[in-house]
Amino acid sequence: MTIQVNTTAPVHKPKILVARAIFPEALAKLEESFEVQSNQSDRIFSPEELQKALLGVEGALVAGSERIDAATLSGAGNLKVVANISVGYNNFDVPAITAAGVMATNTPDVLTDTTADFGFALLMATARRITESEHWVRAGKWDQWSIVNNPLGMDLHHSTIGIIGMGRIGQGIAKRALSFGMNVIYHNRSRLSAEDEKACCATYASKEELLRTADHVVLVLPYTLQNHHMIGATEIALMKPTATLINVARGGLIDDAALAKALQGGKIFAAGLDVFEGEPQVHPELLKCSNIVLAPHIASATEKTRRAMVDLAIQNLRAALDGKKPPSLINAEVWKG
Ligand code: 8YV
Repeated sequence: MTIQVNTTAPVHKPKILVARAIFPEALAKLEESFEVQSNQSDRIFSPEELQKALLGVEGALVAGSERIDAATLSGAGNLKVVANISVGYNNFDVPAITAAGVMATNTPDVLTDTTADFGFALLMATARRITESEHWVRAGKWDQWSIVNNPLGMDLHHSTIGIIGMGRIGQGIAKRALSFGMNVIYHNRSRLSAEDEKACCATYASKEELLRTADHVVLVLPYTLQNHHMIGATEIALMKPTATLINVARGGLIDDAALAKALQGGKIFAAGLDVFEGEPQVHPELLKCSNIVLAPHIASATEKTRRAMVDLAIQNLRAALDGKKPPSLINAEVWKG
């Protein structure tokens, strides 16, 4: 008589949290290796809900909408990694995450070109008043066409672009600007190497000089408490009345109330914003402005790039839970490999 012995011991599947909806195939793949608690309904957790959801999990995939700090981490004793589906990580209190011995990761590189494309698209739409023109057509105003009565814009070609924040995405925007014959100036915490400046044909300027001379000012820098409202009424007053201001970085860099006032008072020509203070809320005074292009934080939003961001975040999470160093570890001091 042959006795069938089931030699397959129950496999331990680490518990993970997927805090926002992700692509179904990616979720299915995760479910093969992990006990997944997912939030495919995509309702953003309150801080208290997030804190509860983190109890007992070993890894968490989160996005910019999830603030990870000492309070949300309290009780999350099993947590080894928080993997952000985002390159910016101002939603992370990194010292608190590090103090908890948790690895923090983000998704650099995979979104650089897509975000730079969008930064340029937003700049073009703003300078050439594309959304305003569309409203003009939809409102049946085309019969008012005249040489002087169209929505008249500002040129990009052969103008000066001032990029504040000259990391990977800023340099990507600079390279795009070169093909428009634009003069590129930039401001950054630290100057680029001579080689990188040459590759972008970019000239370093102080923030004040950049604001005074640029025809188009583009913000592409990370948000920190130190640069909160780095563009307010005083800085806008330095800008040319014909200038545009573009933000594809983070809400909070611009004082939105001051910007609305400046746009309404014609202090600058126009603004293009992909990010807002307190988003998804938009300052009501900004909504009243016609000389603004508004987008709902979509700079990285192409199918290919969002998939690549999710894949990289999963790669980071898997590596951490397999005892390997995640490819984009933010707080290297936690790594004990
Ligand atoms: C994300 C972003 O869409 O990567 C970033 O820093 O701002 C965007 O690509 C957003 O943060 C969602 O997590």
